[in-house]
Amino acid sequence: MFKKILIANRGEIAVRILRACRELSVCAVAVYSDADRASLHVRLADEAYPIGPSPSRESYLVIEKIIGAARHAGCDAIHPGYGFLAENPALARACAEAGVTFIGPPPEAMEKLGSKTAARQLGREAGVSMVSGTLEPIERMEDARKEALKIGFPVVLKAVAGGGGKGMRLIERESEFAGGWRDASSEAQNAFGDGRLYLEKYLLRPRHIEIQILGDRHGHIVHLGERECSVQRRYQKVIEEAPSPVMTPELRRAMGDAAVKLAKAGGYTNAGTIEFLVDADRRFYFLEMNTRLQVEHPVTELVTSLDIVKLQIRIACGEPLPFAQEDVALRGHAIECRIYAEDPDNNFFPSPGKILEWRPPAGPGIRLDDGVYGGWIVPNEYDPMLGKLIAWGANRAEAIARLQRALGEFYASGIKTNAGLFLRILATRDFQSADIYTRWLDDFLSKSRRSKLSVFDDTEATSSERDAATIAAFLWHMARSADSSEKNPAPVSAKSRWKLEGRLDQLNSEVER
Ligand code: MV4
Repeated sequence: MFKKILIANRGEIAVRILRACRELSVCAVAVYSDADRASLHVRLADEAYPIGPSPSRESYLVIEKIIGAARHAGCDAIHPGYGFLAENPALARACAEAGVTFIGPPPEAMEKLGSKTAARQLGREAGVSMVSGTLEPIERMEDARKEALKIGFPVVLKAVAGGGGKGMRLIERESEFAGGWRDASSEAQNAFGDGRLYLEKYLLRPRHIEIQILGDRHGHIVHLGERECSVQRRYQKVIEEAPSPVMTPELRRAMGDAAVKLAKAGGYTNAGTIEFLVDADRRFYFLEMNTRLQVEHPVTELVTSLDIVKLQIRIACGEPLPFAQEDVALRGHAIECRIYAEDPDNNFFPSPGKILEWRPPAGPGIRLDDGVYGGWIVPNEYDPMLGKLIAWGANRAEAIARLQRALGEFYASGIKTNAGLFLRILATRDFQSADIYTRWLDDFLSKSRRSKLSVFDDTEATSSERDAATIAAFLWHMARSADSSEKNPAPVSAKSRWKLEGRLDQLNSEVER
């Protein structure tokens, strides 16, 4: 086993990896930018090294600094987490040169799958079903237009270097083609330094289902079932669950086989995810492969009882997978909410600042993977995800009920969070009956914006409306409990007490400021 692992990341995922290191008795080394000096991953690490200024371009994204810190600390491996350098083959190559093990796939596999058209060619070779479209980048707009007429509208233009919806344009009719081509190409150029595009038939209302795979360095690849990530906002996942409510054992076997074939064709090892779109007739289409540990890996961990991060480390160390495909059994249901510091009153704009109080939920079936603490200042330089709240239940209904219960216990003050949004989503009939698709949340949010909700709704009222309502409720409660003529004063729930106290603390501190 490794002696020392450098974690080239921050936030909740750095803490998650650190926990795996501890359980394996491996020394965990953190790196941190100026903005992260007091961050949780630094406090929990066995050693921590500064890597420069707050902007990630000058710290977490600088390969030489990461390798330099690993050398200085005497690390024998680097775990990249997700984001930052996780899918950059140059880090994997630099690790090899420095004699440090990269905990991830070989750089050649990352390169092959980083280009979306190369990944589609691999999909073709592996015999995996894909939406119709081009397998090569398209050089000239005229060729693309001809191809679109052949396939039939609607079509979607996507960036060859893309992912995450950047450089992607839906084209519903021929007249939109030139404008869409220009927009997609310049967006791709700006985001990736590569403006090349390819074309696909556009599927209406698909579900987004992905397969987790693990491959060791002895030629064994297994899949760990699927996650469904159809609740997204502007291509950002918001809720993920496992298993998918529309999955059948036959479909799981077919999608799992396709994912394993694709990973084998790509010479893949370590943890990876193959994304598919699934249509209303349960036909599935390979979309792209993510060559990293994903944010939503915990839902798979909870339904498989496996520790994916520890397995990643063992695989990188050269150990064979300790189980075969037949041994992978799914049990129960898990749902994850991504908790962000963002302002639901202001179009979910990031809401960095000092966390005055952080009261995490706990109890049966609840897991919280977070990277924060009360008194810590959420920096504005990075993605404002604070952590993930994950519930496990014997079935989907129990997982939903536990998540609702935990969200009710959860309380944070000082910053705004999107926690109220999850209570609204989980309460919908669509979510409860799993009648969702990739654009469901965008549709839901534009519907609820049109029908303005009551002052007392957590997310739709403005903060001054909420303050007024809170003060009124508190005064009413004080007056009522002081009234000795009332024999049985109504109890106030723990949840509203948290909220009242927290809100008053926050008002006090605002007044002090
Ligand atoms: C699609 C699609 C429909 N048809 N491709 C969006 C992000 C990028 N990774 C791929 N995306 C999509 N590609 C075809 N041919 C619909 C989407 C899509 C989507 C995919 C996954 C999750 C959420 C989404 C939201 C809107 C559109």
